Amino acid sequence: MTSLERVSISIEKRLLTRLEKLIKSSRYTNRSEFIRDMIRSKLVEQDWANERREVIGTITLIYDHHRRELSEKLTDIQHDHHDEVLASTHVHIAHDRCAEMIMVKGRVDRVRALADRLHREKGVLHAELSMSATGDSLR
Ligand code: NI
Repeated sequence: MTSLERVSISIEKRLLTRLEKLIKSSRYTNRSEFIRDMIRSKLVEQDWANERREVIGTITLIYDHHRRELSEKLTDIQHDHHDEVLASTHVHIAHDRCAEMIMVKGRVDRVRALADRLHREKGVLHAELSMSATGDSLR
């Protein structure tokens, strides 16, 4: 286990009150843990700001099941990006709607290009790229 350092910070009273509320509403029991996670989130954001950085994430698609050949098109696009696609799961969420969760890993620019291409297809109702990091920057 890595050793912990104690630090003290100066912060305006109003901002501290807001931080305490934020911690409480996020159901953290420990202020330090909240701040550590906040820093990690910032580090992940920084990874995603660098186009050449290797990242990991998930693309969630919600789309129209009745749109002709859309499912095949979405699969074709994933085949074009086989280097970035790790796995995908299809869920039939309603009579006329499908969801697909695609796990991706690769360079930021390529992962974003894949997500944008999937999103642009007619019949895709929602596409969300959820961004995480491979962990190298979080230690
Ligand atoms: Ni389906």
